[in-house]
Amino acid sequence: MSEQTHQTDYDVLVVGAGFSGLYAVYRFREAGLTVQGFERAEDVGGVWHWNRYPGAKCDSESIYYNFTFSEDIYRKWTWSSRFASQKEILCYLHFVAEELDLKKHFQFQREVVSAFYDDENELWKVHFSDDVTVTAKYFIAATGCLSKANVPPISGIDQFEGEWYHTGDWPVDEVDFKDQDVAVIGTGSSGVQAIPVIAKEAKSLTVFQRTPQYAVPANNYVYEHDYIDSVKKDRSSIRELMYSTRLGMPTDRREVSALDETKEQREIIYEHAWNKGGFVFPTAYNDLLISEESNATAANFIRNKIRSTVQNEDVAEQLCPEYYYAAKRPIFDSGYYETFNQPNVSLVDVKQEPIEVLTKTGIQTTKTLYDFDKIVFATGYDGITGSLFKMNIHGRSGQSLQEHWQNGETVQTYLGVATDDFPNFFMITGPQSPSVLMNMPVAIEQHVDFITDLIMNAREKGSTNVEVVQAAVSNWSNECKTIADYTLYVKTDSWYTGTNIENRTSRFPIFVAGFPIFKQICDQVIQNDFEGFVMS
Ligand code: N01
Repeated sequence: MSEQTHQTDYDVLVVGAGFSGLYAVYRFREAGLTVQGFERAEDVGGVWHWNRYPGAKCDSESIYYNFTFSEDIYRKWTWSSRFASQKEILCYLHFVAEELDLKKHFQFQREVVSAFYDDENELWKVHFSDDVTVTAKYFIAATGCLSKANVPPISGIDQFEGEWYHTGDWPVDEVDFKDQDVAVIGTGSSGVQAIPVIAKEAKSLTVFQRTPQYAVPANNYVYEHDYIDSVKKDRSSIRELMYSTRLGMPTDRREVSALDETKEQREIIYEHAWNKGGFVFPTAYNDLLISEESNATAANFIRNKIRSTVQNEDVAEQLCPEYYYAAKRPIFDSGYYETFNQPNVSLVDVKQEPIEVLTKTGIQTTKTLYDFDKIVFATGYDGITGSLFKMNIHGRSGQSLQEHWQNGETVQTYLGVATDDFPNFFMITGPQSPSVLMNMPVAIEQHVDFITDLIMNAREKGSTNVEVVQAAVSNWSNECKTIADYTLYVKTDSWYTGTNIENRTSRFPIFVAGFPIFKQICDQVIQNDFEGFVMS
């Protein structure tokens, strides 16, 4: 038993039972710490537990969208197709939890309502919705970057007498759209995946679009047995490849500027990438997110594809986006634009015709009252900081994280792992790490390994408190901003910048220089005896 349990209930308290919570609990347990996980849902899965909406799939390739730390686990699991469905990924996470015997370390249906750092006793007091308080030395947010669903503040939601759902908070029981008049609000990754599937079933589907989106085919296919067998035998090279590529998975990124090739050459490249599907398209050239001119070549190509796919010219024009391609999260579809050729599908542009209110029977815009049986909010998340703020975490000075970061407008961390004034509080894939710009399981493994090493290093030195120094936080934050300012990300409204949330000023709390550089920096920090951290 740990020497610290006389002071606290546990050494480590982990919130979340998705990819990051599972791996964190595993690593802390293996390191000999007492660890307890808490999860709001009734079982493991994290976002893959909640995102059960029709058509939900991953768009990282399956053989890379998994843990690679264990040869045994990598070999035992068999993916069915290039892009796995939500159901399959959830099964995978249950499989991992059972293989590693992790479920016994979690308490489910336990939601954190607040957490306070007790400076005098140097411990965290974490309060749950059932009025129970748990103490721990280290408090770990494994809460994911996209866990706080954003239901826009449209008045009248309570009046609506039909049923409404959010894609990120989908019920466990199947939702039946057969013979129903359905609305989908929102056309991000979730909406674009759900719309073609719902359209097949519903009597009518009306899509409420605020910003048209660039969607590139996913091109999913079933894996062949021989391929999967060879991949399983090669776990260590797959892992090496994932750890050495910018996105944490190979994408065939071409190290060529779009402007260094002729229009004809670009057409061939884009057509090839379009047919290959997935992340091959946004990585077709290396400057699509830096040069406005290069970006326009990709954007034009996709707009032409939309125009040649959607039969009604007015609808096609309404579906054509104008923002910088891939500066919002790239979207991969399976028949999204084709769906608008179906007679039961219509499009409402909410910039032309804003939604005013939900009524008893449906949606009232400035022009029309539309009646619906079911409304699907595919309106995304309060990303990156939402799930952290929701826990109402208070640091040494008593200030909440939300106040500390001015409601998310001045997010400041060191390596996305920690922030000043919050000792022994660590975030997995937190703000200002590469997180959402890469393949998450790789980012998670690296971040959890880093945090485990940090804690164990401190304990070896006899220190129980690990805190990041303010200078390290401000230097890292400045560095992240300087790099991001070179890109088109900061010139585009998105959930990356937080501007999808009403009244939030733009920020960009992500490290954009890619995973290998980030890992190299973290490794250097470790080599330099965890410089930037104070162990007391
Ligand atoms: O959310 P989003 P998402 N009235 O924020 C619109 C991951 N993910 O759940 O663009 C009307 O992208 C909003 O409009 P606008 C992935 O990282 C992965 O789809 O803000 N519309 C937008 O169209 C992804 O990026 C996978 O103008 C409103 C939509 O709702 C992230 O999750 C699958 C509105 C929200 O799009 C989030 O995707 C699914 C309002 N008041 C998700 N408010 C895969 O792996 C918002 N919108 C494939």
